[in-house]
Amino acid sequence: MALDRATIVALAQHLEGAQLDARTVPQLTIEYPALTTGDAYDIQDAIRQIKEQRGDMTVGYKAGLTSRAKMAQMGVGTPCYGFLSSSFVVADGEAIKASELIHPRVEPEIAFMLKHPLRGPNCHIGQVFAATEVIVPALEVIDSRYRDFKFDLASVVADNSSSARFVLGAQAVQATGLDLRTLGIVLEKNGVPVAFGAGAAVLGNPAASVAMLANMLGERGLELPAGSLVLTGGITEAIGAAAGDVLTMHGHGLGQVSVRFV
Ligand code: OOG
Ligand code: MG
Repeated sequence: MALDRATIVALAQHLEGAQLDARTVPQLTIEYPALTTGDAYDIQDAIRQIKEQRGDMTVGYKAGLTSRAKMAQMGVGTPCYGFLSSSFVVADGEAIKASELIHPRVEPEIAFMLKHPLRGPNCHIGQVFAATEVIVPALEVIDSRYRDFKFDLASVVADNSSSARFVLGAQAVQATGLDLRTLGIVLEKNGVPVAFGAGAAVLGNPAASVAMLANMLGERGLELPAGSLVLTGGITEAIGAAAGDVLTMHGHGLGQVSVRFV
């Protein structure tokens, strides 16, 4: 459809406002049925620019819908990406106010910290390993701004792929010598194990998710700069959380990471 610039900026303000106020809005494709994923990434870019102008720095990117469990849960079979802002950072074990979010869900993820930039096209996992400083266990807290957490691909992309908060564990490990495919994880909710998986759930290898992300960004003339954080996508389905809940991910050889909701 190729929306004009004024509409892109207005829709970016509309969706970012819903995020900041923790309010639901109707799916964008109800009002704009012909919205393309290109339009949606234009809206997402505009949200990123609005936040950056406000001093909320972009610290990295997240890939989403990279596992079958996530695709099946959301009914969307195409991976997407979003940006990560400094205001989304929550320290390990710190509390998140449930009132600041709409209907948060928690995802166990493997995060990469890059020491060198990555730029597509043709980025492959060898380059990802060469550019990676460390790997860190992560919990992503997603919070769709759409009613009932229901969306299609274009709508979720425009909504920055439901990005809301993320937590990194205290232990960073070298990727060298680790088999990320067989790296097992357990997600606990209030001490009860609720979801299980291994790195291979994410596109066969979480490093492939970083390469895919660099290639998707490259199509839009963007890159993963040195120092970027990359969340590679939920290994399991996302687990709902409310005030009083504590979620902890344990990763084999990666230690653990927790978040509390109050
Ligand atoms: C979209 C974001 C998905 C992931 O890790 O798969 C995502 C959503 O499910 O709301 O962050
Ligand atoms: Mg995620």
